[in-house]
Amino acid sequence: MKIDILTLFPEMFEGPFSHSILKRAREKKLLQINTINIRDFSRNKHHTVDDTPYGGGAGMVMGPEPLFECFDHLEKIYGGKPERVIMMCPQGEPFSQAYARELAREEHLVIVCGHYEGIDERVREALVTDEISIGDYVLTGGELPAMVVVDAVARMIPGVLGEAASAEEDSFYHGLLEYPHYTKPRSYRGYEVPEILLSGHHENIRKWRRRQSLLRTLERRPELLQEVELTKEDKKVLSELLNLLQSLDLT
Ligand code: 4GN
Repeated sequence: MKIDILTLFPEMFEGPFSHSILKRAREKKLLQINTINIRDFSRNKHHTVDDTPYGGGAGMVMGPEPLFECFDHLEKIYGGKPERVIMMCPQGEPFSQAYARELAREEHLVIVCGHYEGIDERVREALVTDEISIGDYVLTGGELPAMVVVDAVARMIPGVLGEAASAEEDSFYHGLLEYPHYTKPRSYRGYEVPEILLSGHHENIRKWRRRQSLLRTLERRPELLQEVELTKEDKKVLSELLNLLQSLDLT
């Protein structure tokens, strides 16, 4: 996958994509990340990219010209319009694991990172296909959200995670929260690893983990259970819990 990131601060991207799994993905050429400095496409004397808003008000707005010219440049390189152009903004579609999985199937993504009070609406109108928000809060720029999206998408690309660490075991992949993990030592400062994980009984371990996932989801994010496809076994776990609760005198 190739990702072009349009930003006023390309240096911000040097760190996060140069370590660990994303570093290896780039080395293996599974992921190619290219930053483009929007300022390089400003044609005015001082290379400015923003101006005061029409209609008045505080702050500055990123003008359309450098961004449209950036896209002319991309069109020339690729010999056509990019299929997927993402803009990071608080009013966008909420980002999710499902969204990341969908984007991971694309060959090419363009991500536009805004700054200041906003970007001229005509950029959105003419150039953007997907507006994405990583959560209900406002940041000073679209760079950090873009990094979040790139990371989540990259790890869904086949081959990026090692065979051992598969994305299919994650929280959210199957719509449930993750079960708890343990490693050595088996006893530490009085905290013990659950006995069942030491038993070597794979079927019991699988059942225990699934149960933990279900109970955690029920406790912390009950709304997720509405969306997930529950197995017969899951329903049994939950109905037994319900029976237990109903047998208690809760008045
Ligand atoms: C995205 C962008 C938050 C998000 C952003 C988000 C930059 N803040 N929740 N800030 O995904 C006005 C122009 C604010 C760019 C934008």
